[in-house]
Amino acid sequence: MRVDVVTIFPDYLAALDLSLVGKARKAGLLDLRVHDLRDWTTDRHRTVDDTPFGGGAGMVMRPDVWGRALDDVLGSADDDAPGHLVVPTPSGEVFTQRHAEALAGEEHVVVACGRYEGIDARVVDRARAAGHRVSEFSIGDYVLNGGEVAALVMIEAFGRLLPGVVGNPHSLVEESHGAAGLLEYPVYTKPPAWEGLDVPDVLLSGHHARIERWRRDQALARTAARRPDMIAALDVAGLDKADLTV
Ligand code: 6GU
Repeated sequence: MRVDVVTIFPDYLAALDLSLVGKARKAGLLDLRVHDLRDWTTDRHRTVDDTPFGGGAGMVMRPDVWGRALDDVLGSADDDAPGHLVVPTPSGEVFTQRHAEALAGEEHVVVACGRYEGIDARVVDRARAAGHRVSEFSIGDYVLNGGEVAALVMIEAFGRLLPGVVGNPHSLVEESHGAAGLLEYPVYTKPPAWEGLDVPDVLLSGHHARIERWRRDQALARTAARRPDMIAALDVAGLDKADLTV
């Protein structure tokens, strides 16, 4: 998979050299390239922004600079692997594990990181008109200074789903926001007693069926307490009789 990130702060993306995503890059599973938007400016001051038409606070990123950058990086919609344009923005659709799964199946993703009050709206309009797929995503209901941290979040979320990146694919199945639609159960390791706190007996019992039942009950109780919206969204057909007694 190829991922291009365009930003005025390329150093923000340095963290993508580390950890799982870094390993995926070194293993050749992820071809990640970070670009400085200012490379597409034409003036001496390398200007990327200007004041908003209609007035108001802050600055808006210029469409001409972004247009040149995307012409180079996104390519043409009828290329072999046309880029899917991802624009992090607090006014986007909320990014979820389902979006991460969809992006992990793409051949080419281009992330356009805006700063200031955002990117001139014609940039996204023009990419769509040219036939590109465009997704505007928010990572949650709070405001960041720019799209870079959101880009890190999204790239880590889909990067770890690329085949071969996570060592044990089974760990992708049970984790929170996986297929079960529940938060993950609590986990414990050695020592079994620590500062007067004991690991639940059932986990030391070796009784596989009881352990499975306990974990599912914990996941259900936790999800009900912390994320009632996820309980409401559960498919009732996927529940068993014991689930309904939690
Ligand atoms: Cl994607 N960008 C910014 N600037 N703020 C955000 C966000 C994105 N998602 C949540 N807050």
